[in-house]
Amino acid sequence: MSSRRTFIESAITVAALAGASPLLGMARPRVSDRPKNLRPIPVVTPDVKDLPFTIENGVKVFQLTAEPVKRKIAPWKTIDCWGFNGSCPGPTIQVTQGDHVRIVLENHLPESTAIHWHGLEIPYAMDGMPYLSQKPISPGSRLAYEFTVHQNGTFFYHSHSPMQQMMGMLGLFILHPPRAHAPTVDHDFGIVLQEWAVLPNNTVPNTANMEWNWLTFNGAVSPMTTPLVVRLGSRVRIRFVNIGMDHHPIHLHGHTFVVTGTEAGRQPETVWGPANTVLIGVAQARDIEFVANNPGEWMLHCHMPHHNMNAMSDLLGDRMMMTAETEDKRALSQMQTLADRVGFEHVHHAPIAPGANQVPGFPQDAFMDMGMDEAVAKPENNGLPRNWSAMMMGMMTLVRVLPPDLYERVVPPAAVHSSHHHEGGAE
Ligand SMILES: [Cu+2]
Repeated sequence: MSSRRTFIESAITVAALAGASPLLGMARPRVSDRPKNLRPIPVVTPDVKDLPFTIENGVKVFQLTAEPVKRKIAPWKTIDCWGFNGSCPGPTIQVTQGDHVRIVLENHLPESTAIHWHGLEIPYAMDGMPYLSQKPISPGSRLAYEFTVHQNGTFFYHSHSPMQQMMGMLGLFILHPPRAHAPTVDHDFGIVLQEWAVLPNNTVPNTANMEWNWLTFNGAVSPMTTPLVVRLGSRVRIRFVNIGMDHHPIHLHGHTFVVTGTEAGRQPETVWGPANTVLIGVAQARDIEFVANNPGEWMLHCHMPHHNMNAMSDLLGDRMMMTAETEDKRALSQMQTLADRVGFEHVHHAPIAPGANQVPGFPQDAFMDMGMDEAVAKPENNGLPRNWSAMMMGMMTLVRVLPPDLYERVVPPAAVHSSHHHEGGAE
């Protein structure tokens, strides 16, 4: 009984937040109207584009350019990383099992490189190992990798140079099966996990460092990550890949999922045990699937506490904040001073107690809450409550489970249509 009440209350909350009738949130989950036995839908990688391709004599041809990239990972932080085609992580490559693929790698980096196709069972000459399977690709030159894919699942590509990896040289490589796995999914998302060590007032990651102060989903820290907006009652797949230095236990609120795939492809249904946290180890991929049957704005995040934080030192600049202010009014003005440095329209901090400074341990991070809703405004954030961004940090995003009418208000039908037919996706 209590779980049913909770369900209804959260339904009302979602509807109320978006200014709709509470009754709408109680609508019965709608079964997918997609016909069965379809080709897979393309994977959507929020905040990362797909790599387009051309067809030449039956070969899918991709142009991949390794190059320095400026990536805005937070409203107040842009880093100088390395990636591909202006993107870090690199653009998502999507092909179908059985495709013959040619990927022309052009090197615009100041040093040599090569690309490894992680987990792909392809000829040795295509393995991307400098001095072993190929000569390094020198700056200004190019090399075509060509192979037929006979696997399906969530794979990735990366430079095999460790420090180039930690500069960001990796991307998703989705191998779709010719026909969608059953049960078919209505939403399919990809998330790349990365760690960075960027000193205050610096823009270049320190690839030799062993401590990380920025942790990103698809090249952005929360609240700059773009929420995964899904329709109530739909079946959702989320694919995670990790090529960093830490393992990340990714936790989803409000739902129970099953792990349907690893970095080597689809797992048999017999091992789909229920879970709400999945550990994405280094060099691993995990696919999770669930029915989005619980309306709400659900957190999806790494559960390592330090991976749910953002570095504030760039906001502080030369004025280190050694002690927190001791009354609400002064604390708010302290936060405003920080926020003014980056032009936030408003700041927020949760109330503190009188004499807070007398309490050992004060301040912790609930003092540092800083709402920055305007700085990260985008359609996918429409309808979220004011200051929603205040506790969103690090490796974190939202899964917004919305009743159909609200879903269509946040994700206009045109956007849904194009996400199912965009050029780089599965055919
Ligand atoms: Cu983590």
